[in-house]
Amino acid sequence: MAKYSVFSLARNALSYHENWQRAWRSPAPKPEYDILVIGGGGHGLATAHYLAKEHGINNVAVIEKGWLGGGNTGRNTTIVRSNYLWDESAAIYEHSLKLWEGLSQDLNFNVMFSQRGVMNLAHNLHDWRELNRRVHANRLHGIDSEILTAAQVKAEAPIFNVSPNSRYPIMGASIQRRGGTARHDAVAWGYARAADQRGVDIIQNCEVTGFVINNGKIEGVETTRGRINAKRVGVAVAGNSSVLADMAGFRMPVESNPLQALVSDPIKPVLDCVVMSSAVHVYVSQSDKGEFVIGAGSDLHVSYSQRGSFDIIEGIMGALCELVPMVSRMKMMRQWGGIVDVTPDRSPIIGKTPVEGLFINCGWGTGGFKGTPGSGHAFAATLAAGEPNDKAGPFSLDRFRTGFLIDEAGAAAVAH
Ligand code: FAD
Ligand code: PYC
Repeated sequence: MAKYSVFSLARNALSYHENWQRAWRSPAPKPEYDILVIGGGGHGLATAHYLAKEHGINNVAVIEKGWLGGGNTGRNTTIVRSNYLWDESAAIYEHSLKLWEGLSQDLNFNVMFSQRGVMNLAHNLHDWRELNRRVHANRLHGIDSEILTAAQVKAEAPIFNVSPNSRYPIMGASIQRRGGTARHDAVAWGYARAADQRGVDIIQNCEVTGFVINNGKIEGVETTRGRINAKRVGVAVAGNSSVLADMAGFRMPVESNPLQALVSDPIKPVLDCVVMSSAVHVYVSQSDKGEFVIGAGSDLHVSYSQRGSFDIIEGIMGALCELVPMVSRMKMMRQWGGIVDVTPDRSPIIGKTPVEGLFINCGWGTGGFKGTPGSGHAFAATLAAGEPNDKAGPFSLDRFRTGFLIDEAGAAAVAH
């Protein structure tokens, strides 16, 4: 059997993979669907999967202007955790984490979810109090969360310099051991394949260029491949949310900023958990290949260019060399950026828009990879019922009018 696999792999390689089975179809768009989902990132694809699986609605298309996962889904640093402060956030992020825990089985696709633990460092009294408060809040919600002393940080992550004489002394940390990382592309591909198998049409290289709205109600979308009708449309386009909202004639309280990341040359395993420092603006994990996956806060200018400025990388590396001195001898291999959709309270927006039948899911900013399953699950329920479900309800667009904000700036962990 193994021999046959090696042979067939070689044969496929030489025949330019012509015998490989497609993971999903590539259909032409139909003139009309029950529900259209705009955006073939993790959130849009997860929405389509749960619409078909949980609600039996499979006359659905996902419309993607580029390729699946080509947005932030394929550009993020894959940190998954649920240690947010407020009840509403705990509900949706913990729901998401529970879905992560069964996701490979649900999709029959290995998303390489690795619960290696996520640590947040405290460098000063403010950090320490914020982390302690959040750990207590998490535990009240039944979410695993612990406090570590500096000595325990050293035991968990020996490459970190915990000397009180270092430039950024480490007072201690919080850790969520059920947190970790996953393979980002696999998440997009797994959801796409599962949705496709249930009849969802996944349409790539098809850009939505306008909305067809009559008497305040959605009737369909204009795309680069023609008009497609639907009485219900869900928008999940992350950094492009304001652009789509503008096409539909309303404004979003969202800023689009570049967020960068970089990876090092691969080295032997030296770090088996994720470590983040929001005060010093750096975080790091080690991939299964051995690369350090590194990032920090967002660039502060508004942009759609999927690139960032060099001063951010300089700051990231300066901080990391102080915290992990061995990094000064490593080489960085590549760097990239994604456009994150940041709301004033650093919480997502899931629900209705001023246009009847048009729904939006955005504002996940620097932290929506972890939310992918929970977001898709809640958005699917919202689209199916035409009303936000209990998880989505508190995250309405309307909260910026009523003032019921859900301030998660502390838990966002990445400065922006
Ligand atoms: P996307 O994956 O961006 O998908 C949106 C899709 O919409 C895109 O594919 C785009 O092409 C498409 N689209 C846009 N306009 C149109 C149009 N007009 N017509 C059709 N399609 C359109 N989150 C975490 O939880 N943990 C992390 O460690 C983490 N690290 C990050 C690091 C970086 C560098 C970045 C950039 C982000 C990070 N995030 C992280 C945030 C996370 O990546 C995002 O919140 C999440 O991936 C958003 O997923 P999405 O499906 O909503 O968006
Ligand atoms: O939300 O945990 C997070 C995160 C880490 C890096 C970027 N976002």
